[in-house]
Amino acid sequence: MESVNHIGIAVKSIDEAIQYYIEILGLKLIAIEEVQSQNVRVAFIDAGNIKLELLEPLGEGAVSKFIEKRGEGVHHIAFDVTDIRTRMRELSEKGVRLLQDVPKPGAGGAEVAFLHPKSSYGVLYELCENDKMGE
Ligand code: CMX
Repeated sequence: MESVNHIGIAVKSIDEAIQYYIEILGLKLIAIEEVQSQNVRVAFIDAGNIKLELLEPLGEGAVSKFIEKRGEGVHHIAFDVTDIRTRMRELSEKGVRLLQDVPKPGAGGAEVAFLHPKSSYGVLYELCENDKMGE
């Protein structure tokens, strides 16, 4: 893993939660985008050395289930990687449980893949290649 690209935070409503991040914490909105492959709307926020990604469910899916079971809050941590397919193969060979065989399109034109929290000590990790968000 090279560096942390962003921290994903599940929220019920981006329109509501964004006020807190912008007006109260004084952070800057980078962009809002829909990620069809994940059935979510996301808002990327510039937090200096890292981005925060607010995730709002657009319907049934991983984020709506997460909020139902655990409430709003930290959902995943995303690492920058190069050559995501090779990284996925290496992790899989080391016994890490991946949530898909091939990368999916993510926000900012990135390719993404997820590691199951059950093989990552309770944390959902994302691998993220070629993220152009905010550039
Ligand atoms: N972080 C940590 N643990 C999590 C988790 C998360 N985000 N989501 C689920 N879990 C845990 C649950 O608490 C549960 O644990 P217990 O069995 O101990 O209760 C276990 O994982 C299974 O969870 P579940 O609620 O039954 O949900 P599923 O197994 O149906 O799905 C997961 C879990 C991780 C496979 C699914 O959320 C997934 O495929 N995630 C990857 C894709 C994703 O999250 N996309 C969102 C958008 C991302 C983006 O665009 O950036």
